[in-house]
Amino acid sequence: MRITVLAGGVGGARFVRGLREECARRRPAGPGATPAADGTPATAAELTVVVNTGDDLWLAGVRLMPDFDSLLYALAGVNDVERGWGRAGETERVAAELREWGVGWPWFTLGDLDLGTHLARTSWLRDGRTPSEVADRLQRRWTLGVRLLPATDAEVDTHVRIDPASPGADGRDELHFQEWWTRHRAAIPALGFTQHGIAAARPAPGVEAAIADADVVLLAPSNPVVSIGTILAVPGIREALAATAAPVVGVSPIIGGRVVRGMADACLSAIGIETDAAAVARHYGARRAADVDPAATGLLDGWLVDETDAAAVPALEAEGIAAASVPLWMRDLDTSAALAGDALDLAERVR
Ligand code: GDP
Ligand code: FO1
Ligand code: CA
Repeated sequence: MRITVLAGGVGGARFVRGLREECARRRPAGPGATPAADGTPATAAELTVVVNTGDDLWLAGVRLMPDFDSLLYALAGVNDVERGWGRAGETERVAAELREWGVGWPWFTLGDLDLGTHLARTSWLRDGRTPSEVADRLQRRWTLGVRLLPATDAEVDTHVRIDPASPGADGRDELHFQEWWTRHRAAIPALGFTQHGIAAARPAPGVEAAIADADVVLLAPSNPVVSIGTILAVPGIREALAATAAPVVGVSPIIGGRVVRGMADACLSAIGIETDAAAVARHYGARRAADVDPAATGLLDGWLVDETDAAAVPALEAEGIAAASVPLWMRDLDTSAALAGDALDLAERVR
């Protein structure tokens, strides 16, 4: 069974770890298969993750791919669980030196171990390798039991459009996503999100095939705007989702009208979407509507909402999105695995 997931960083990593665990329980690999680096038994399922690259940036001379690294570290079991990003047991000696030199952003910490990753990545990029070739080399260090594919090899970092008169804008009408998110905690009202040059971007090698050849496609409970939305903005990916024979099932990142972690509500309101599980489903749209209306560009066959949002299920079903209400909180590996199992079950129902 081939399962392809579209995902951002922290929400994506929690979900994919759960999926890998659930697949190991439902479809264990044969004897002799290598367990993942963190001890998770191997699965016979083929798991591929298409990773958001919009958060990527150049800083202090190195290339960062935060969502990719969040997935890489979490699946290898070397992530900082408390913070949600970076390495466990991290030190910050180099970051302190960079601050003294006035290099980089003083409010953005490059940990020592994490910098090792950025230096390796940048070195390979400077040797002429593509981001997806570099991603391949980075993930070969550990047995992940999952293949991570950057959505695109094009450098199309997300920028946030703002009013130059806003406090903190310093007269600028645009900030790199990381400055807006990390320095300003998404507090400067966003007017919209832009990836310069994305119209010319292509899906990275393997991405379209991973969607076309999948038995199931899942949208992780990731930020619908700057994680999933940016993946979908790469020309060709939305088309691949529309064309795949696999059921496409999404998991709501919104529970009871609230983002459970982070500031995704600031992203949703910027593009005029309510912070609400059903509103996000309608934003993605029903895929079956395309049978009736060829101009429909919806993506979803199925959508999982939390038990507290069960009232939204009948209306979504009536609009052509098979829906179910299940516990959506990913508190630990077991709850994440149960959620992934519910997504696979809904995919079976709509197949
Ligand atoms: P980021 O790239 O690190 O921001 O992470 P993602 O884009 O992958 O995911 C961020 C989203 O995950 C947030 O908008 C949260 O709403 C969502 N999220 C985080 N924890 C949970 C959880 O336990 N359950 C659900 N359903 N969503 C979650
Ligand atoms: N987030 C922070 O809030 N502060 C930081 O100093 C910070 C550093 C950092 C370094 C590498 C990396 O891969 C991620 C890092 N993040 C940091 C997280 C990141 O900025 C965002 O949370 C994500 O890009 C949003 O998904
Ligand atoms: Ca992200």
